Amino acid sequence: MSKQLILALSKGRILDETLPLLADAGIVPAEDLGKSRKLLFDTNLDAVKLVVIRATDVPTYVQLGAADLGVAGKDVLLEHGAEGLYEPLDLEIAKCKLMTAGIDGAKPARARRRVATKFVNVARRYYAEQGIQAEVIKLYGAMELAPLMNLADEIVDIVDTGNTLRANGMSPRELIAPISTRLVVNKAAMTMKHEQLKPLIARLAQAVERRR
Ligand code: PRT
Ligand code: MG
Repeated sequence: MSKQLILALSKGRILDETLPLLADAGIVPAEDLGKSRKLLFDTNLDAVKLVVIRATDVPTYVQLGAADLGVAGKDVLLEHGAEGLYEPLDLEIAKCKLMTAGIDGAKPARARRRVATKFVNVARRYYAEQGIQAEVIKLYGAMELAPLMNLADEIVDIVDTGNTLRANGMSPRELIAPISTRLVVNKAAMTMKHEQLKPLIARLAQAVERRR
């Protein structure tokens, strides 16, 4: 009997781009994910089940082995840390950039720069590497508001077109990291379930390749 594989998917915008890629790799949910309130789904493959969860929860599920593998943004992975995870494949979807940003022509920041972000670990690491003194403030959304309200001198956030920043009189400053969505695999599962995982990862890699 073959072992079960649980694949954790990030809901939201990553999911929309993940499903066509999975289909190209021969994995199709047994029902329409968007039309269901369920969180655990069968697929066309007996051995593969899907869970659809908050993007920020995917690394936790995979690291602790509740899921064998997962799909998550590199931003989320950088913030969470890579312990217990392999990252065998760049799925090359939901591409964007992690950047610092601030108000156009703003006066110089406080001596200890105030930075608002939901990526507090990434931000602390980045400013430390730059040798910049920073006080990092955790926010859960609408980072663009923080400089406008004088809560922060700068933000660390995801930028794609830059339209959100522009609409708020802000512009991107420094690139922290280019971001795309990655496949992550639990380290123990990579050994214990190698026979099941290897062909699945290979099919996903081929699906990515065909899109280039
Ligand atoms: O809603 P929840 O808190 O559960 O999660 P989430 O809002 O982080 O999820 P979601 O569905 O927005 O997906 C986030 C993931 O998609 C990120 O982890 C990235 O890996 C990836 N991604 C790709 C993006 C973007 N592009 C993106 N443009 N995530 C967010 N944005 C947002 C950004 O935060 C900003 O508000 O879009 C705005 C910027 O876009 P532009 O085009 O105006 O620059
Ligand atoms: Mg969102």
